[in-house]
Amino acid sequence: MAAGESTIRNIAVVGQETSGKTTLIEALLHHKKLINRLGAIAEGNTVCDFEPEEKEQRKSMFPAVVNLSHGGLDFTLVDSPGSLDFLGQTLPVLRAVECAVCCIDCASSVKITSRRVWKAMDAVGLPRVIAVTRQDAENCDFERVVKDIQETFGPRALPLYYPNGAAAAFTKVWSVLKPADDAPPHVKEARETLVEAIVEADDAVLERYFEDGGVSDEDLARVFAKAVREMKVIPVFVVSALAGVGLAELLDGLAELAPPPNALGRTARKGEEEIPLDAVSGLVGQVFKVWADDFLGRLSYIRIFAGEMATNGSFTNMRTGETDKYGNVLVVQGKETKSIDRAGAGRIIAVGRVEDMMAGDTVADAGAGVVMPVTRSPTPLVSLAVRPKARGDEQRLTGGVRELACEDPCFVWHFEAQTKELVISGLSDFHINTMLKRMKRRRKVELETKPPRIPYLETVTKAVKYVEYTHKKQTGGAGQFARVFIDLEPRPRGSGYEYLDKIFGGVIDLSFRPSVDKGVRDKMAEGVLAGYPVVDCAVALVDGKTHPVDSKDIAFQIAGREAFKKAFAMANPVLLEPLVKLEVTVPQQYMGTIMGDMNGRRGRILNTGNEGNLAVITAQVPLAEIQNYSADLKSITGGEGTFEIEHDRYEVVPAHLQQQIVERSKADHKEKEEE
Ligand SMILES: Nc1nc2c(ncn2[C@@H]2O[C@H](COP(=O)(O)OP(=O)(O)OP(=O)(O)O)[C@@H](O)[C@H]2O)c(=O)[nH]1
Ligand SMILES: [Mg+2]
Repeated sequence: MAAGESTIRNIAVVGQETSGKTTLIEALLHHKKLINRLGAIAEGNTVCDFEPEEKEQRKSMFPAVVNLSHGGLDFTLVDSPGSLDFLGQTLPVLRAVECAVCCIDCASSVKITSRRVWKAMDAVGLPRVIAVTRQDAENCDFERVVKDIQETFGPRALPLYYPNGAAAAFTKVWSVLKPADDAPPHVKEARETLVEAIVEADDAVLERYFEDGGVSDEDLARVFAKAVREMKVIPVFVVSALAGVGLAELLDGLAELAPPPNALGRTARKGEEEIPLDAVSGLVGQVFKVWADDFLGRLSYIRIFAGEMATNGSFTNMRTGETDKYGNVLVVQGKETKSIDRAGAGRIIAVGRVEDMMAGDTVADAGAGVVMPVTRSPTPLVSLAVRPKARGDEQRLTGGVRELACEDPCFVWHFEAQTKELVISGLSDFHINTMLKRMKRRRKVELETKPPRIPYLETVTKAVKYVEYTHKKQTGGAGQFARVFIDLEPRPRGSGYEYLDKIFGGVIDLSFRPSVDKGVRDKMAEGVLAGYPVVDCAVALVDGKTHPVDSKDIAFQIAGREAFKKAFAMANPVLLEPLVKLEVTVPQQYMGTIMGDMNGRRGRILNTGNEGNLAVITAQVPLAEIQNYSADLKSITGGEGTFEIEHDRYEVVPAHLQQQIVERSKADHKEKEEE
């Protein structure tokens, strides 16, 4: 380590689900004697999986932070969920660290979830190493896993260690760089390939290597760290957390290879400018996790990039513009926290009780105006309409939903004006249900959920002319009178509504003509066919009649409404449905099944392609047909598929389906009225 260089090493532990990330961290803490007993996932007593939902499901759902010292360095390890359901939690972690250990368990080899997080690490340029885990388990085959890793991630992934055996016979690792005399031939042979890949990262050393056929240990160590930092080599370690094998070598390797906090040349944005972080004088930090702790209130986990944070300080959240005070600066160890006086650039800490923070937020000195880049979260794909079981719990529900949305960038909510429902969306049924369970536990609110109504729209397809409606009320009190004639015609998709006043002379008083427009707009918002908003049409007021005493604003509003309703029914009304662009990524063998399945969903295939040995299928599909797609894809591919959707356009619903939707809506309406 160069003099004056930071001793901090921030390292994320990432990779596919059940690859043993949480257990590996547990084993590392145990190896360093920071815990007396090795916690187990099955017993729900690990340092990192401490939330009740994590214990119940036996999987990580939120990032967790631990600190340990090794080789004179201060490691901060961040455990991350492997499941794609919680990808929104893992992505912000990748921006808080300088290195990742990507875990791939030797029994299942490379799964799609590891590929997904790998892509995300590529996008942020995060140096990484691979740990092949669970080498003590049955069915492990290190050579095959390395082959799969190289096929998927390229030949720069090279073993730095080999196991001495599989399953119960795995008792130690063979070093490739410093092979023991009794190391088997394949280990000794692997050295040359690895050394050549390393020295390629430095021209001068490479030249010397080919001239003299050698490289000094010092040069090799220095260039190795450079090669890892520049991602020219991705060393592969092999471990067993349960048997405690390979742990010391992994820690030593990370101490040598993980880049220090300022090594990645990160920049912040100030206005239009990109500025290097070391050119910033004050505080710049970025939130990567927000968590509502039962006792401590809300905790925000922050990576400090520049400047420092001290007890009872304040910062500005660049997203909201709010300046917030925080109390203690906390060092985190799993569920535990400890106050420290101050923390400087490079550290990962937490602060309590700061409202309205989300992962990705930049915090900085007031007026600094700098913003750190963020990774776009995956689009929430699965939605549910929720309401409280008990009347009067509405506020608790919205409060709870808001809290969850702060904790998870992929849990979003909105009030759907078209359908008048509180709709929450997440990455999968499992994701949404877990988050709702969390709310139920914390807020004690019982919920009812149902699939949200599809936000259909209504419109017309034919022009109708001179449609008349007369509103007349002469019983009791002041009378009401208004007669209107309107033309109604369709407009191009997406062009909205237009009102034209075509009255010549004074058959309708100038002051009442806007009333007709208002009546029409009100009816359009309510919908005519099935209760969905009407769009894309033009209404012209062409004729009418006024009564000298009984004509008034309200009368013309009613006449406008009713005339519109009548004209709408005559103008071949249709429902429009939202279509989405769906991109599905699956192993090649599922391509045919996915395409056949798309046809059954009224989908149109737009494109097919390959990404390594994965197939990528793009299709246009009605939203109504993919409401359960997350679960369906899981069952088609056994969890080996991912998909993304984005809204594409609205199109006319086929006539036979329109009939069903209209009838369903009438039934819903009746049910609501009876309640
Ligand atoms: N045999 C064996 N089993 C292990 C080892 N490490 C973890 N496991 C088991 O693998 C399962 C998953 O371990 P976790 O540590 O929860 O894996 P994870 O990668 O954190 O999983 P997610 O949090 O869901 O992404 C648990 O049942 C562990 O007991 C190991 O070294 N050997
Ligand atoms: Mg875990």
